[in-house]
Amino acid sequence: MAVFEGNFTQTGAMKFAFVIGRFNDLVTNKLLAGAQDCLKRHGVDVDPMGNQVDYAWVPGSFEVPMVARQLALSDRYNAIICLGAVIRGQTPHFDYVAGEVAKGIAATSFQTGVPVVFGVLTTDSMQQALERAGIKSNLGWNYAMSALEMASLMPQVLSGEAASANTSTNSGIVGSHSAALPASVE
Ligand code: INI
Repeated sequence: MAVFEGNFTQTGAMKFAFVIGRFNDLVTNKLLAGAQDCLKRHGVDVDPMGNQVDYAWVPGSFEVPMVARQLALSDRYNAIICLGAVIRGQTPHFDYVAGEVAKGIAATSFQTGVPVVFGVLTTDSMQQALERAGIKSNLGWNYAMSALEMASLMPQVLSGEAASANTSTNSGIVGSHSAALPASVE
């Protein structure tokens, strides 16, 4: 059997798309910068004129899942990174927007099979959001790491072939994917 595990090293052929909410762009621009920094340091060309990363800006978090879904359906990307900032105000708007974007991103991932990273901050205040977007740490970096890991993991899960040599003795109990199983290592 095998251990499927993403790595962060073979990124040269990977393609990513960002979907970014303009609402609270003081925060989302910082998340984007953190995520780009992470991708760049793992060998990804983040230049929009290059051939590895595309960028789609939407009005607010509510619109993120719709565009993420279309991008995922295009089959052009190994992973999609959604960035937004939903900050609680005095109205119930927060709950509607936060709920819908979370559900929409999860549904997009399930329905398309493309990893869609939930990089939407939901906070009580702008201060909290800024703390998570660079003042204390930048969660944009973490979101990009998730994208790299999932982009590396999914082809292994789909093919049944682990990238690493983490194979153990084949139990003999195999399903319809037996042909893809690696030779057992005694
Ligand atoms: N969009 C956000 O991304 N964050 C918010 O905090 C927010 N609030 O609180 O209103 C927000 N609203 C806009 C929403 O995402 C849509 O763009 C808008 O309703 C138009 O559909």
